[in-house]
Amino acid sequence: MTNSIHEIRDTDFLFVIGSNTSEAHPIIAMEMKRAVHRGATMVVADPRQIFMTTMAKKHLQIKPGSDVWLLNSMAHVIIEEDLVDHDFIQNNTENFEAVKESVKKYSPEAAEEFTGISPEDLRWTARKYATTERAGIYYTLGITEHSHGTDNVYALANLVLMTGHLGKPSSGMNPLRGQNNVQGANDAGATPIYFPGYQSVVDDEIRKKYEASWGVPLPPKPGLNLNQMMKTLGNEVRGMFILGEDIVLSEPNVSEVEKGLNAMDFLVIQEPFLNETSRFADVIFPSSVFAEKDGVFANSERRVQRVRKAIKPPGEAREDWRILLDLAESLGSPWDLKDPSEIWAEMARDTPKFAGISYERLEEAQTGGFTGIQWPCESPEDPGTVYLHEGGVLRGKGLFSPVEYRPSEELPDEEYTLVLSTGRTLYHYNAATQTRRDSGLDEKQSEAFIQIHPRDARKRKIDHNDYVQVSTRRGQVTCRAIVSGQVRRGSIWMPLHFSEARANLLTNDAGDAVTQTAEFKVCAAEVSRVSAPDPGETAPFPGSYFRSPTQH
Ligand SMILES: Nc1nc2c(c(=O)[nH]1)N[C@H]1C(S)=C(S)[C@@H](COP(=O)(O)OP(=O)(O)OC[C@H]3O[C@@H](n4cnc5c(=O)[nH]c(N)nc54)[C@H](O)[C@@H]3O)O[C@H]1N2
Ligand SMILES: Nc1nc2c(c(=O)[nH]1)N[C@H]1C(S)=C(S)[C@@H](COP(=O)(O)OP(=O)(O)OC[C@H]3O[C@@H](n4cnc5c(=O)[nH]c(N)nc54)[C@H](O)[C@@H]3O)O[C@H]1N2
Ligand SMILES: [Mo]
Repeated sequence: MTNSIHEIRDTDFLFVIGSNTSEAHPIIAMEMKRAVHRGATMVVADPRQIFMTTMAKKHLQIKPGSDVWLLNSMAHVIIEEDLVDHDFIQNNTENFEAVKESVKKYSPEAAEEFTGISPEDLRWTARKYATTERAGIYYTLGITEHSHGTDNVYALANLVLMTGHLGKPSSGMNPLRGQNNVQGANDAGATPIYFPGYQSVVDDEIRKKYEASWGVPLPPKPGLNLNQMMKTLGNEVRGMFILGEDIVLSEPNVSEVEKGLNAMDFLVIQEPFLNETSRFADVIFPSSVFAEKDGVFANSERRVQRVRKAIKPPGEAREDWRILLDLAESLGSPWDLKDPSEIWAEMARDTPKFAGISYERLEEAQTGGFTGIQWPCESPEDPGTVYLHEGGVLRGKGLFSPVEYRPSEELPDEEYTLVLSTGRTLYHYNAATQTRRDSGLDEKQSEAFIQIHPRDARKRKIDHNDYVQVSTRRGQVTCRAIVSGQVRRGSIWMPLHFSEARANLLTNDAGDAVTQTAEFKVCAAEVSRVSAPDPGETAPFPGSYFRSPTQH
């Protein structure tokens, strides 16, 4: 996030797009509710009715995959009506003319056919966003999990830059991060393109710095990203070490992933639980969960916070860092690190953005009135950064990037007439390795389901709670049908959490042109009513999960 969570309450216009905030980010949703109760205006752009749409002044019930049309058209209106911030554009940005030219054809009237949003609602939203001083954008996977996810993000950034909603409180461009400490994992360099602190692996100077610091030669090229790895499992990628991911639940077009796993030479898993992927593992290192270890987490607003060990890991389970240190030692590299504070100090030493953050400071320090320090924090005297780009865009000049609408990779046709979108619910967490072990949560939501519009259901003689088969070109699953006006006509929606009806047997593994993030939010599907399944068939772990013994 460019801005901070506590600033949301003082925002006057909130544009929430592709984020089921109350289910996926309840704390942030609480701040949004606070703002609305204070009198702020919220617009939610989402193909589904969700709790946030009940609080919104307007719900733009967008057709899945058409966000570039909506956002370019908002830019069109803002430019046409001269609501841009001329000074900000002049002083802080470059390439505005290219965007100005490219959005000319994206009129609200033309947008309606693609987005399903009326020109009046679109114009109203654009005007309100541009003319409200404290206006913030909040987005999540409805924006990014598309083959054109990067285009969506550029289109949003163009709106932020042309209205100058950057570098001040309660505004900005705010992607809400997903997993606990996924921000911290990225910060620490768990990506194929960056060393810690977003320092490029292809920059010779930076690479030399790390070669000297780590005492090993480093490859001058980026590594494979997740989607590339999944597509080369068993071929170029012959061995893998997975820490804390359940890929046979969470990766798209997962029957191909399973084939790849079966063809691999060696798989190691480091996990606090036996998850579905552990069925393919040659070795499992039992690790621990958050409450069983010391360390730091970084949250969505770049806040680094101390986490303290509350209980001991059970049995033979150990902290992740201890396992990794032992592994390094057995590979002939004894690292002289005694506890997590030394690990942090080593990382911060080479990382300007975190250089001022230490465990000692984290005991006391606060940024923005809350415990922990928000990076960038470059020296021990630096109080940290509540919002980014104050007094000038960090890059130097904010770069406008024109984008053109590209349809999703797989659209409905005569055989598969519906659009399938997938996501999460309040009660379960991603692969549900943890939440389905909890009886209270399981009681709240124990079964896989799809949401289908009443008219689409009626056409297929499907009643509420019937069992249905959902199929795509890649696979099929059986689950309950929830007949509900929450989804658009022509769209169905299902959660990814359930191992007995894995959404990812259905999803498309087409990746974003830049990041390769998979198109989890749009593929073509069909639904038909089936009789209640034989309990044997819905056993949680179908046979295909097992690695064939001959391949060991
Ligand atoms: N309870 C719970 N909380 C979680 C998680 C969990 O599993 N359970 N997971 C965490 C993780 S890892 C993440 S990344 C976040 C994700 O948080 P979110 O991104 O909020 O979660 P999603 O359910 O993927 O859905 C995003 C929203 O995008 C909408 N959407 C789908 N397609 C489109 C589209 O084409 N355009 C637009 N504008 N909207 C669209 C969906 O209808 C949905 O409401 O949640 C985190 N929080
Ligand atoms: N169809 C569809 N698929 C999706 C998505 C979608 O919207 N739709 N969303 C995608 C997104 S955004 C995400 S983030 C992924 C999530 O997918 P995954 O990362 O695969 O799922 P998680 O449940 O978050 O976590 C995986 C594992 O981490 C383990 N774990 C928990 N704590 C620790 C720890 O401290 N140490 C170690 N070593 N392990 C730990 C858990 O036991 C669990 O087995 O799913 C993606 N897949
Ligand atoms: Mo995520």
